Amino acid sequence: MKKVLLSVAFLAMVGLVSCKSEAKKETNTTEVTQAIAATNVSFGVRGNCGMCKKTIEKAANSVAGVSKANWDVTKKKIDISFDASKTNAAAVHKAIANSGYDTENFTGNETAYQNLPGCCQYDHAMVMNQTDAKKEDHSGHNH
Ligand SMILES: [Cu+2]
Repeated sequence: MKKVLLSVAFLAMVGLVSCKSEAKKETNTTEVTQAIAATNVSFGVRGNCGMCKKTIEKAANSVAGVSKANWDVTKKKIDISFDASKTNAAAVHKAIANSGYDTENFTGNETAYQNLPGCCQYDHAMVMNQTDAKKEDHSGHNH
């Protein structure tokens, strides 16, 4: 009787272990697939406020293949993720420029710019790709 119980327990354990390792394999495969599919790019985009953020991100997300867009109001920079088999960074630059905003590579559409709310009509001389100006980090240089 004891032997039977032991072997049942053993079988149950083997079952659990194999289920676990299979589940783990599946998770790993998914992660790898996502890493290959998504291309991450960051570039400078001029803008002033939260309303600009909405317009810029909406423009970026309107490009088919873009899965993520996050514009940083302090850094004047956007982080995008997209499927490289469907689109490219230049297409996102253009979509943002068409909505009236300057990117590193394209000047914002002037008509769209004029139609932006007054508070969003950013300075065309604004520095893009700023590092966090509020943070006083002197670790990268000596003084
Ligand atoms: Cu704005």
